[in-house]
Amino acid sequence: MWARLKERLFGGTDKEAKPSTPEAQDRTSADPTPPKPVSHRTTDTKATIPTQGPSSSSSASDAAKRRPLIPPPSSEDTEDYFTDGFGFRIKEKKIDQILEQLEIVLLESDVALEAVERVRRSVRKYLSEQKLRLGQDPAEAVEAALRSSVRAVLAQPPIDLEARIRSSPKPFVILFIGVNGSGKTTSIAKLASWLRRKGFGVVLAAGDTFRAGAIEQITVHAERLGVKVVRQSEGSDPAAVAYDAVQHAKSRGLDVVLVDTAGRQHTNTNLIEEAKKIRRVVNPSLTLFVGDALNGNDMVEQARMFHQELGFDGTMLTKLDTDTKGGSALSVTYIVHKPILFVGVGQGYDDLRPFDVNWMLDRLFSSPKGPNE
Ligand SMILES: Nc1nc2c(ncn2[C@@H]2O[C@H](COP(=O)(O)OP(=O)(O)OP(=O)(O)O)[C@@H](O)[C@H]2O)c(=O)[nH]1
Ligand SMILES: [Mg+2]
Repeated sequence: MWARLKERLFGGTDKEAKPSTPEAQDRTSADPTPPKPVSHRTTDTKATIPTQGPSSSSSASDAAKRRPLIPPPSSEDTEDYFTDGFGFRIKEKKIDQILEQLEIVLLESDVALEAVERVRRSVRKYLSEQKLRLGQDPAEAVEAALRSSVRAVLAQPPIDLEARIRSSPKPFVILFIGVNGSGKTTSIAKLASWLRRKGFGVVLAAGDTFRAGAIEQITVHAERLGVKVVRQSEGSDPAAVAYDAVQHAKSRGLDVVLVDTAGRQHTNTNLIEEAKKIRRVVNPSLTLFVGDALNGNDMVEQARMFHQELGFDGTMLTKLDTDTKGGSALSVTYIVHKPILFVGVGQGYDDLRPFDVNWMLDRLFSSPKGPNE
């Protein structure tokens, strides 16, 4: 994300770096006209986001092609900066141009519109208050503004699961919800493995009694991990399965019950009612929404709907190993205002990371360009 924005604003370090749009190429000449605004009211961002334009004619020099949108401050007042004698501030018109480019990059990175607006507002505030020294690279200021804004969005009050379990009455019951294929069952297996490594006794509840093969799937995980799974036959009441698992945990003094559920859409009233019934019966200590980061904005919408219909305490994002854009983490946190507890980064039992804002920031800021960039 940052690599793309930096290239758009300041030109690449690469000799071949060129402004990416015909409009941007025009801006590298003497004409300081700002680019046409990009409509963000469309859902089809690709239709409005300028794509790589033709390279400019050989008449423009390489140096001119690489001229950044805003160069470092080099003299008193310029078209880019004004000074109060103690430092330089970027002029509003330039900030607008930076924000236009920022918006394009965020939308291309699958950041939902509301989160884009939030980041824009905070970057504008930061940049208009920020002073630069003579000759200072303005990219530093823009990166700092963006980092601080993204950090603020991601920094929901965290849930320290280990501490929460240790300080709660036994058993600690975690209910997993989400759409089909988002990674609930796999995440339960990964979390069981993580909890075992922390020394907790764990039991799984095979609460997906709906999908053929689901009980078998979680049973195979349980056997491999060496943990107990409480199960009934396909089609049985998942609330009863969850209840049995809690009773099992109580009788054996186990610490944690992980309750699997069938994948569902928020529009599937029967399955939503079923999830509500599980909640009434076992009163979970924590409900987690499992979202597939690869689904980008669709996942964010699903999270919003699940939050309206069922409510949850936090999220687990899966398939971050394949999500090259990473914007969905930012969006889902902003939209539901719930912390991400864990991220899935592969299909192995160890491919689970407790969420860390700095890790996510580094990912967003240093990730190599995605496949379509
Ligand atoms: N690459 C990758 N794949 C994952 C990750 N998490 C889950 N998967 C894969 O995603 C697929 C679906 O995972 P499941 O755990 O079965 O998903 P589910 O939400 O339980 O699906 P339903 O039971 O149908 O609702 C499987 O092939 C998993 O191996 C992850 O972090 N990275
Ligand atoms: Mg499942």
